[in-house]
Amino acid sequence: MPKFVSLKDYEEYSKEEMIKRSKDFYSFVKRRRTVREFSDRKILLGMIKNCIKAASTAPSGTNMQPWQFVIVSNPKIKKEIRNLAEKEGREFYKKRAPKEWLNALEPLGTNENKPFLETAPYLIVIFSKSYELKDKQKIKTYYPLESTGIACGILITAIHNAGLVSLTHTPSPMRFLNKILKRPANERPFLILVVGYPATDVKVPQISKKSLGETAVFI
Ligand code: IYR
Repeated sequence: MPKFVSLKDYEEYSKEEMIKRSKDFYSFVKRRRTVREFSDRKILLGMIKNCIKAASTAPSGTNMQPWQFVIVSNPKIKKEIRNLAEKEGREFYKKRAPKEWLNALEPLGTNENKPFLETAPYLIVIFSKSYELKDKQKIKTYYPLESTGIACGILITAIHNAGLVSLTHTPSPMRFLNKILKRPANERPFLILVVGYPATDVKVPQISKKSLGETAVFI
């Protein structure tokens, strides 16, 4: 039997306030930039925990919350991740990547070297589960990738809100992360989120976002 309670946390704002809030939020999120060079400055673990808690409020298929966050700060594990990601990276950039993909990456200036995987104080590795394992029973989850993607969007925004920067990193293939991080087979690596302070005088590519006219139609 489902149990329902009142939506007591909903707050209605005045029209003026709504307009201001929507504008302010846009100005705030548009300042977020992905960086690829990190400082090794320490950050408080409590701050990371708060961001993970924020991400964990994401909506998910049948509220199954099919994600697992693994927070890595151990230098030895970061080094292992870097070594294997760079190995995959060399394969990707030197052999596997089609010319078209390399051309699309060109403006971002990425390559197979991933020093940030060791420099940044935290790597948050996010796994997505297509099923839960409870007492060796498989319980199917719904829309695991979509749900995990939404949680990651909130995580990235929470990190930006805390005053830190992040980098979404997806070495391909990523299965090696299960072994290094000792995660079970029902967890599929989804993303590595590199988190920290930006390196001093970090440069970011001069790129822009599509306009509203390009991304949205109003009918
Ligand atoms: N995963 C590789 C290549 C790469 C792919 C995409 I899509 C990017 O937006 C950036 C990089 C790498 O991390 O280098």
